[in-house]
Amino acid sequence: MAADALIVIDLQNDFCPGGALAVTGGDEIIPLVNDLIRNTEHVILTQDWHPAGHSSFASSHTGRQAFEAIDMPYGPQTLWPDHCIQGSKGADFHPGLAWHKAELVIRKGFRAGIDSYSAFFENDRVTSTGLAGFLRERGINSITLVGLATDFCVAYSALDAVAQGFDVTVRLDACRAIDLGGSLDTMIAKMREAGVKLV
Ligand code: VGL
Ligand code: ZN
Repeated sequence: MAADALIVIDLQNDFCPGGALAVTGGDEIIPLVNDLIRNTEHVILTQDWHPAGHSSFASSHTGRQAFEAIDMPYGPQTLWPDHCIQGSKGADFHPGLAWHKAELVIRKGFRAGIDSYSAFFENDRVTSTGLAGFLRERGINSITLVGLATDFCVAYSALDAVAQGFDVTVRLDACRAIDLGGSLDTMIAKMREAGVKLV
């Protein structure tokens, strides 16, 4: 029997106002996300989960600033302020998020040398998080994505999900963007072109 799942991306303190990598209006989506959680049978969360000194942090690269891009062995990587450090308050889910119902929490970005925007594959685009296998084994063929940030973790997750054969909807009203150098428009166009339903 085909089933649907709601996947809530990175609704953590560090991505909300006051956090280390705050997304404008990040906390505004919480009431809507909570409604969607209440009205969806299967709920999965992702949690950005970096060790201290992670290679995606600008502070790990001498002379580099946050929001610059560098070349990593696996390709280009944007550098970020230190954020979502394993076990820190910033890595916790926002206290307003009704997360208790979640059946699975996918942690990502826990390998020191590689970042992971997508809930499905790390930024080398080949290291799997195991999420596609979990969904398939559970008979889930259709997913709705919400959370932070629209143009990074939500978009990368949506594009991978489509490539993995899932039916994918992004609820843009339940997402907020970082929008770095036009990244929101770029990623919206990519999602639309790939067949992600944007509503
Ligand atoms: C994210 C940048 C770095 C996200 C995570 O959740 O979109 N962005 N780590
Ligand atoms: Zn991160």
